[in-house]
Amino acid sequence: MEFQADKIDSLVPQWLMTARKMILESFSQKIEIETKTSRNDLVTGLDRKIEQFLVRKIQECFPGSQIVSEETRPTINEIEEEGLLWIIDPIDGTMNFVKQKNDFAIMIGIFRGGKGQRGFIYDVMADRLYHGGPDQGVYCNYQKMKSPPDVPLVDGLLGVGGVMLINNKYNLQKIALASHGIRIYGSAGIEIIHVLNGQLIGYLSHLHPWDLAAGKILAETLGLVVKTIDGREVNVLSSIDVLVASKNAQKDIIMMAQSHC
Ligand code: 2AM
Ligand code: CA
Ligand code: CA
Ligand code: CA
Repeated sequence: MEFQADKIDSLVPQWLMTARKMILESFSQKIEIETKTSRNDLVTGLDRKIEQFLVRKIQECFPGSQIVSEETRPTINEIEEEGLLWIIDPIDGTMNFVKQKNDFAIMIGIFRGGKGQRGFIYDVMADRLYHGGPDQGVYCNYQKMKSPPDVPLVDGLLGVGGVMLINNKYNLQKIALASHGIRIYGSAGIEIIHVLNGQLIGYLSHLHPWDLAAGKILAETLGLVVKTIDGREVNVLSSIDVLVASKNAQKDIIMMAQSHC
């Protein structure tokens, strides 16, 4: 199936607006909450409802698409590179959604022939949609974004996964101290938005395909680096430690992480 840019650019934002309404309505209702792998790993009825809604829309409007999504279609071993692939995170930052009703995102990454074509990260509570791809650049609520300045580690704030920092993986505590400061927002999508707009110089965390798909497309389109901690390319269908960063910050972080080995 072809990548139908105009159809995608017109339909997906409408779906995201509908999903936002579902979320706002849910705040006055009782939400079903379950744990998955641990007490810190939650899924709610809304994660499932939004995922089902998006999957149904994709199947109706783009029949023949392959879909990977966190809650009901996480299997990646049958994905073929040809054709259109949609990778969905219905609520990224479920813990924030439950505890804070803020700082969570809906994310969709669209690939064709293994190449990222469109990323959508929707900061639901701020009502800010970040979308774009290599053919058109990146937009925040339809305003074209510039690439963020190429700031080194010492001059910027670094976003990190909390568990990785606690475990001091890759010498992360030293890297954090070398930066101007660290931030932990609890949503990969929100962290990557901050890297896109230059509020963070980088974000380092263990990510699954649905945590990274949309952000990788947007970050690479803006000239940011999306690599493993030892500088290798990232396969978006793997679950892996990923650094999204300015070129200068990435160089600094890689050097400090390697000096630890
Ligand atoms: P999620 O809310 O969609 O699960 C939190 O630090 C960030 O890591 C969120 O983007 C969260 O996405 C993601 N994450 C991935 N795996 C997780 C897990 N097992 N437990 C908690 N957060 C996880
Ligand atoms: Ca989850
Ligand atoms: Ca996620
Ligand atoms: Ca999720």
